[in-house]
Amino acid sequence: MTHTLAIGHYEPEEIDAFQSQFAALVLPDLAAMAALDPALREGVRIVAYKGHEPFGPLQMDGLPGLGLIANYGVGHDAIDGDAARARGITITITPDVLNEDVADLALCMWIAACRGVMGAAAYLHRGDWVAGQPLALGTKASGRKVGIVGMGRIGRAVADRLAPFGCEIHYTARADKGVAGMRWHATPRAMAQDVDDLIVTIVGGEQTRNLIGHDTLAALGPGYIINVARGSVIDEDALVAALKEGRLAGAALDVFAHEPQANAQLLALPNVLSLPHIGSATVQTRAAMASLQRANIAAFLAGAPLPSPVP
Ligand code: 8YV
Repeated sequence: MTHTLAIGHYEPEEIDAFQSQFAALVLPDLAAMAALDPALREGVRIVAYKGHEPFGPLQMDGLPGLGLIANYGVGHDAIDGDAARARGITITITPDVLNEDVADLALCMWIAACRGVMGAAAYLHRGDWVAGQPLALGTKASGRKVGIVGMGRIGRAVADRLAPFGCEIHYTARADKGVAGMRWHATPRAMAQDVDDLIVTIVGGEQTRNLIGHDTLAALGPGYIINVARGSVIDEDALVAALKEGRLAGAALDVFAHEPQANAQLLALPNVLSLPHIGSATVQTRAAMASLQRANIAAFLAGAPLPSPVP
């Protein structure tokens, strides 16, 4: 009997592992559950979820025997935690294994934004170099004052990478963590006026929706904003306005509010580097995430302590 559904776009080797380890049924998305036989749905105890579509009461009620949602990813904002708790469903995530990749990408995007890497590549490809056209100078990245929005595990990995660049590092968190060499601010708005750039690493969800809006962007002035967290954290309309009006120098975004749709206005702006949510997208890290997701499922089935439940 099928007790595990693997929902999402998995790699072939991940599908093999789900099938051989748990005899799982693989579905491309949550909507595909509607076509399942009701008797099969009733037998499902575990969902291995990989996706960003909302997984809420409606989907949970369709699986009355569900006990575990093993999420592929550290961010679990797509899964309704209150609805899961009310139904006795446990949620596990894949933290830590992706910290380095996400922080590496944040630094890559920050330097690319400061130095105008995308624009310079386009200049060369257009033939402007050979034609002797002028190319605007970039901004020196080393030594800038950078504010990290959210000093969790990924924020810390970003800070560790910024330090060797001689940056003055600021951060926001609920409370001052007393981190040596870094200055704490209670809000992004307060931090923005003291830094050149912002790097957003904070968790998504209702509590951080539009956390960065007109006020923070106005306080930041002509710097860069980098987002490797969730698109929902930044008010995209406010961001478009600040960029169009030249109040902000540029943005580098790995995440958007309505993925997989990227905001068309942001995509059209020359000073925005847009990526399709690739923070954890390396062979090594995705393998580690998949392995941790399966370790959570195996522990659940064995009645053993779960390696990484939602704290
Ligand atoms: C996604 C992520 O999980 O871990 C997270 O929170 O956003 C990513 O690693 C990945 O894109 C799979 O959906």
